[in-house]
Amino acid sequence: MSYAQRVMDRLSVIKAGEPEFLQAAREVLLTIAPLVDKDPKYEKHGILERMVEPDRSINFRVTWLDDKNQVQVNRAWRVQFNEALGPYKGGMRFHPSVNLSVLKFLGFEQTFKNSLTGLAIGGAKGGSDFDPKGKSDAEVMRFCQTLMTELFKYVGPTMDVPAGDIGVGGREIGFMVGQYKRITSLHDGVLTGKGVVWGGSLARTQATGYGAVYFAQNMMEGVGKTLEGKKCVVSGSGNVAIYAIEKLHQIGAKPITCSDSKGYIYDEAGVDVKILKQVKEVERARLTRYQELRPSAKYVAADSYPKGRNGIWDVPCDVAFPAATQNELNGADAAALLKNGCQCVCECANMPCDEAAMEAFLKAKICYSPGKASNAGGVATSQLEMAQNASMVKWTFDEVDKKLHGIMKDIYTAAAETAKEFGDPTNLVMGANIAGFKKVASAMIDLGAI
Ligand code: NDP
Ligand code: 2IT
Repeated sequence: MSYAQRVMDRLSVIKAGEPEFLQAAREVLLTIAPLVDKDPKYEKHGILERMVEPDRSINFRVTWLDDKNQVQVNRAWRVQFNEALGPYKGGMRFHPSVNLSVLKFLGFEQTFKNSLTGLAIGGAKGGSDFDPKGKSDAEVMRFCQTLMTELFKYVGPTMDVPAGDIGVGGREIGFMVGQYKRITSLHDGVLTGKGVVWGGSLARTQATGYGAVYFAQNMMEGVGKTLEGKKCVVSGSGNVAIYAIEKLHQIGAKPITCSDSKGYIYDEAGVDVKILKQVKEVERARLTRYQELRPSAKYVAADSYPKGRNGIWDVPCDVAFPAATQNELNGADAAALLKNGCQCVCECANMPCDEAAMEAFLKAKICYSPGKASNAGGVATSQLEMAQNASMVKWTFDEVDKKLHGIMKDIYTAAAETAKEFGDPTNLVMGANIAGFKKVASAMIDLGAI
């Protein structure tokens, strides 16, 4: 039996209670088998056994007082997965669904994603089962301050550099950095995604969504097509979705949807980004509010979706951008997209397509990119923020955006060329996994048995 399969089989037994982590590990291990089974050095150095085990997972309690002075308790983690390429780097997620399995899948993915950026950053992820929805600013602040009172022991600009993810945006980063400074008096830029007047990088807010669109442009050009004029279905309505929609408008494509966990908006004339920002960034409201402000748009509630389906994927489109969360697009959703003639699926979220959906897209040989390649623009720009902080300089929006363009092109080229080298040119999942893995593995071999 192949080395990758043996490691995977053992992992499935010992981590049976971690379904999201097993899903992410299976995707990587089984697609890199053609490389690791050919060269005995990987098994000799125990690379796979080491790669599937985080360097450490820190788990702590966050006790905070709500506005009624009631004691509230949440669980929080930082999973430091792999530091072979550089300091741990990856976001913090605040969502009730957060648990160790989810953060391990994200930290594992992050390790290969960060490698693909070509920058010297290792992989990590953290977060809490805290739900910022419906909490006052003061409650969110108290929660973030208490979380950082524990987390500050484990982070640092050359050690571990957290950032945002689901439920963690500029407001939460501000409160966490504020508490970090209060405790340490250090102004070392320890988190990324900071406000632009206190150490943040221009274009970081836009970077994940913009970067994903740049990646999709590269994929389409690779098959002699363009995104211009294409009908695009985007899911989610958070940081990534908003800026993917904004960039799609700028390049002449037509984004016609957005969604949250309660339903989706179908806006035939094209999603109005100004209204979407007002609803989500300013009012922190639900998408029913978008429909109120834009009566020509249609709102479809999630409880009317067919059983076992995510209704947004029934909207006919040329290109799909899943930008909400893991496993939001399943095999039946993929079949609906393909039936309606979808030519390209660009993953913006982390692992938004489940295994059946991924297989369907690969089999149909449409343009399909794994999130670790197409959503890497966010973390890459975080590293650009680290570079600016370390050298005490500030780059213009255009300078950062230009670098982001180059990084996304390089990731596409690395994935596409590797896919070709391993005999399956349209399989960017395999191409990205092998290209990302190779660098981490080679660093681990150089650094010795640790
Ligand atoms: P936000 O919190 O800004 O937005 C998340 C969006 O996804 C919201 O519309 C939310 O709807 C929806 N969503 C979240 N959880 C669920 C769920 N269980 N079911 C249905 N919808 C859900 O997060 P981001 O935009 O930052 O992140 C979106 C995705 O992109 C995530 O997978 C994240 O890991 C990934 N990503 C983010 C990066 C970044 O820089 N921010 C970088 C790379 C990847 P609702 O409000 O109803 O919960
Ligand atoms: O999934 C991701 O890449 C992120 N949430 C961004 C991580 C970062 O460090 O900017």
